[in-house]
Amino acid sequence: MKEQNRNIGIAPYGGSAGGWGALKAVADAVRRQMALKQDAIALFKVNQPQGFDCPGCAWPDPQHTSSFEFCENGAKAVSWEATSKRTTPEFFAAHTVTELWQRNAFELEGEGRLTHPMKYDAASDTYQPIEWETAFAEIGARLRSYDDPDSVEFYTSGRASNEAAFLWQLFAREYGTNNFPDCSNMCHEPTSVGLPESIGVGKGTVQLDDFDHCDLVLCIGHNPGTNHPRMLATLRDVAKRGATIVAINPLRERGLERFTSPQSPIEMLSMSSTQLASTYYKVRVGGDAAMLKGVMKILLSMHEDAIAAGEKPVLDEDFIQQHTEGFDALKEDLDNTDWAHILKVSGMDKAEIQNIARLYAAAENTIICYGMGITQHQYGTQNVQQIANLLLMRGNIGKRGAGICPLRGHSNVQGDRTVGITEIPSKTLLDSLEKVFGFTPPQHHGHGAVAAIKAIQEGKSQALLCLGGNLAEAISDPQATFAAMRKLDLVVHMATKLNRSHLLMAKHSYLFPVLGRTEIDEQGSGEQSVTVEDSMSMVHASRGALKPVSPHLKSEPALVAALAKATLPNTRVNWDKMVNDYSFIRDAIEAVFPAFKDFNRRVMQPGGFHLYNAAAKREWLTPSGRAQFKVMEGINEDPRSLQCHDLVLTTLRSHDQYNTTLYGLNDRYRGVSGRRDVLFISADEAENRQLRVGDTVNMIALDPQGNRTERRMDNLTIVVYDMAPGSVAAYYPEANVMVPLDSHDTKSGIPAYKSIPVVLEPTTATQAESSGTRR
Ligand SMILES: Nc1nc2c(c(=O)[nH]1)N[C@H]1C(S)=C(S)[C@@H](COP(=O)(O)OP(=O)(O)OC[C@H]3O[C@@H](n4cnc5c(=O)[nH]c(N)nc54)[C@H](O)[C@@H]3O)O[C@H]1N2
Ligand SMILES: Nc1nc2c(c(=O)[nH]1)N[C@H]1C(S)=C(S)[C@@H](COP(=O)(O)OP(=O)(O)OC[C@H]3O[C@@H](n4cnc5c(=O)[nH]c(N)nc54)[C@H](O)[C@@H]3O)O[C@H]1N2
Ligand SMILES: [Mo]
Repeated sequence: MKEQNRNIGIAPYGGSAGGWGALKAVADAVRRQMALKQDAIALFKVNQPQGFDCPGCAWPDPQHTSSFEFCENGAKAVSWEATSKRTTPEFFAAHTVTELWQRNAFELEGEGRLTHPMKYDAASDTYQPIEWETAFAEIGARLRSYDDPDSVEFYTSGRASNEAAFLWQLFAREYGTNNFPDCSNMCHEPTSVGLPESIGVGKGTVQLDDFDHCDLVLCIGHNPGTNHPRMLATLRDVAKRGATIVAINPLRERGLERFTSPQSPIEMLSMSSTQLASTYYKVRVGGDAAMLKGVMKILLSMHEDAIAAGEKPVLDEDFIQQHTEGFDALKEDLDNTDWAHILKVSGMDKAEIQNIARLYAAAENTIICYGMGITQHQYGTQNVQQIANLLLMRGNIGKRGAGICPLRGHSNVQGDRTVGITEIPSKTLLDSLEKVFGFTPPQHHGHGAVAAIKAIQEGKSQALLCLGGNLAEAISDPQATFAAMRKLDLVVHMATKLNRSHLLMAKHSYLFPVLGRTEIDEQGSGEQSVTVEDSMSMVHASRGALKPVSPHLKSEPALVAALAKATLPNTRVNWDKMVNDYSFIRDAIEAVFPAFKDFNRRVMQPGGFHLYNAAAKREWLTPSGRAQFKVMEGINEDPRSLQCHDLVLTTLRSHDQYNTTLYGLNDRYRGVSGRRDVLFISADEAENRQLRVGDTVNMIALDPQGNRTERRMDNLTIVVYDMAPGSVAAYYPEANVMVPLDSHDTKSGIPAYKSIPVVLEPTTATQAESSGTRR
């Protein structure tokens, strides 16, 4: 760790998260992207009662925001959208698609906001401007020409507002399909699938003020300093109150350790910080189920000892008795799980696991937060359910200061699901749509993200319509996906900026520019607000403040409605009325989903309103009416195997990116600057392989049996990092080439982006020579 070499952009970072470094990064982002001083003022409207919702993440805002609530990465997200740079028709005329393909993600989006509707012209290999009405008529005719509505895929990325997403699912279902691949399929699908089985609701049960009453927060597999920076203020309050925070993560992440609040003049001026996690455990990549089972095993034995000694029981027996089912089966599974196996797979000491169990047993109220480190595995759903088991053992769901807290990704990914973006719709949803709108929606299930890509590969799907996002680059196995997408008949992208998915040309390809959240959305009845739902089920309004970057932009609801009208001549939906005034969209949402009762009134209250969460009230919407302890067979991807791979790769986000959007090439808190072609590895693992900081290696993916595959990344530069044994890490999306499409959770279908068995080998002399110029 002491080795460092600034010339190669690798040097350990000594500061806290936040602080002056964060303020400087905000200033840099604003300076690089925003020309007008006025635009920078937009930042001050982020997350204000009359302002727009920050597109950065889904962490909730304190109810009565007095000072402005923004963070470094929120500021980057806003300035990236409110940039003064433009990708105009002249730009497209000057660059062929083949030429643009050679550019990297940073360069593509770096050109700025899309300004005009475009259509691909194969003869000149360029995108050419097209009139909106012509484009709609062409697309409508094409969609009507297909025999099977299930050969069309309707993709949604999680920035879409409730209003846009509701119209999107309405269009697709009236057209005749439930094909809704969405970013959630790559993100929190294990939560959406696993938690309903466990507690009857596929969402988190905590609200922000539960953090004021908890004694313990376990942070498993998420990196708030980068991905949910406003959460650091909440964790700081928790720590200052004297409650305990424990982090469980293969990498030591600065954002979980120390935070200097830019909102605290004392911390800023004295250059001090607040310690967040008091205890940090480095679990092996993919070792969480083993760790969780270990903790539960110890709890059981502590409980038995306490009972034998006539002391206070460790488990909440009354709760288990009254509210749950399946405890005996869980106990049997834990009894049969062997310690040697647990320690090997988790990579932790027994003393560490014991300590987690003791802290948990001592805490009256516990919240468990988790992110992609838990979900993106072949057993992601079961990982989530083991977390629910642990909470249920001590009655930590449905009481103040306790509960489960999945950290959602995109700012409205949870809301999109709530308003009907799902390939597995319930009968209630379909019946309700039929009753309100008078058409019969398709009853059979549709495609999620992996199934959609497979259908495209197999030629079963011929059209892909994307409401935002960058599906081709976000999904596993880009090589195969790219080739498949080029065989499509029709693609339609609705986007703010150019990305690689837009350069995969189908026979007929359209690229449409949309309004972002920061912009004023003017419709017939005046300026419109949209609504979003955060990670804690708070629904609130968002209203843009800036002049749109071009007069040709359409809002997402208007665009979706126009496509629907052009496609469905006999539509039963009054699209014009809803687009003219979005409050009619909200009325329709309320008519379909009773939880949105009195939607238009309640959403205008400062801070919005909370959607009812049955599990948080100990009302269990499971078939038996009880919460379920769910048994996971084994503790790693192959339940029969006692083996685990020597080295497992996880893929993660740098501090300078938003998913496939790269703001820059730095990863400040992990000490990497100016490059992304790196591999993080622990000092021990490096030493075993005689590797030093700055050396280059090739990484080859293994199949589940441990055989080498064709998948590889060459010339990665070694970063020796404080992290778990048996684990390496590289950046997403570059590392997606290592993940086969078939490697996914069988229950939820989420790609196993965070558990890829690999081997390393030294780069050849020729490769090493060329590495100096590579990024
Ligand atoms: N600035 C910024 N904000 C974002 C995003 C962004 O890209 N940039 N993306 C948004 C989206 S869509 C999402 S889903 C969230 C993502 O937020 P996170 O869930 O924080 O995302 P990741 O960076 O993928 O990985 C999280 C952490 O998991 C750890 N990890 C990796 N493998 C394992 C494992 O096997 N076990 C455990 N316990 N931990 C593991 C990694 O070390 C890392 O610290 O953030 C959202 N917010
Ligand atoms: N290896 C690996 N792969 C992963 C992950 C991982 O951790 N590791 N994480 C997964 C996760 S959690 C997610 S959520 C997915 C992300 O998958 P996506 O949501 O599909 O990807 P993004 O990169 O967020 O999409 C970026 C694009 O969205 C468009 N955009 C931005 N704002 C707007 C807007 O307001 N409206 C519209 N219409 N378009 C807009 C821009 O054109 C931009 O280029 O990736 C997944 N892939
Ligand atoms: Mo996500």
